[in-house]
Amino acid sequence: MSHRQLIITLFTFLLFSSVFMVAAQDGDEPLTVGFAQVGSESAWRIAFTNATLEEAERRGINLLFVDADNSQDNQITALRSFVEQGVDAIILAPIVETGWDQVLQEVHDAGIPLVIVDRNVTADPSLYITRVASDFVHEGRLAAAWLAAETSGNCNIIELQGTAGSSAARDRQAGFNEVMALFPNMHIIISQNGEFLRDEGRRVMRAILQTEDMSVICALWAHNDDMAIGAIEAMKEFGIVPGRDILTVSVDAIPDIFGAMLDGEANATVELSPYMAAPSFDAIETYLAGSEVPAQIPVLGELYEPDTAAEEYAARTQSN
Ligand code: GYE
Repeated sequence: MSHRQLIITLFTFLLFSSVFMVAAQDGDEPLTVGFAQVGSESAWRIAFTNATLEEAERRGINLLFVDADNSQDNQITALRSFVEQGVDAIILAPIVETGWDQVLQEVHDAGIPLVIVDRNVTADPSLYITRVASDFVHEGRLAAAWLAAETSGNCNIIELQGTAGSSAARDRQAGFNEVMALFPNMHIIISQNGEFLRDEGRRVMRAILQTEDMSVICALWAHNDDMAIGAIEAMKEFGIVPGRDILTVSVDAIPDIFGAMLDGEANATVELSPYMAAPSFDAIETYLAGSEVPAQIPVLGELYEPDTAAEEYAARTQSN
């Protein structure tokens, strides 16, 4: 081999090996994903967080997790921190719908793909690649339809609302009211905010029980199970038998609501799956691979009653 051929061969080898190393590094580099979570306000939220951490670990994703302690300001700070760190993608579980336009524009301008998960935002949908969520309106409709069937359309209801300004509270209420309007003898006679919190559900229900005539109340409709559990505890303090004197219907399908069903103290729950991480990570990986991602990725749930509470409780306490 001539001196010239040797140099060309050596140069070609070095070129390909450097390209290969870059490719290998790109291929092996774990994704870094920032996740701005609402907080840990309910058992469902904690289950959702745990499932997301487990899914990230299973996939070898480097997840930068921020629990915003129910503060939008903390979530916005977290998003800006993720941008500064140059993460590969961001997942946002927005606490409320409004107030995101500026920071989502910053994320978009940084070229970082964003997934909205669970509750919705009013910001321009072009600022995020998809939203992974259940249908909150449908959950409200299911709850009202069950109650109408259970009471033959005759029921005075106490409603415990979720976080004001959240799409979950607004849409669950809208869905419930849409069905209730079909039944002239179904009325929500008291509606108060329990912030999706168990302690607030208990506190608000105690106050209602102290001032209102409960003999006319037929059911409690709570936007999540945690508030229903708190209200159930308050009912028992006042000698009311929850699940019998006052029926309960709520949303999330957390283990404790099935435990209450087994005690005869709760009657129905609509499931909200905590497993939203896999479709979120799939969407990010699909997008980064240069493929199309659907604008909405639905997560479905169904209504559960006491007849399946034993197996649901066992299944959900084992998996968490
Ligand atoms: O029902 C509740 C949590 O955003 C739909 O938030 C979610 C709700 C869920 O606090 O437990």
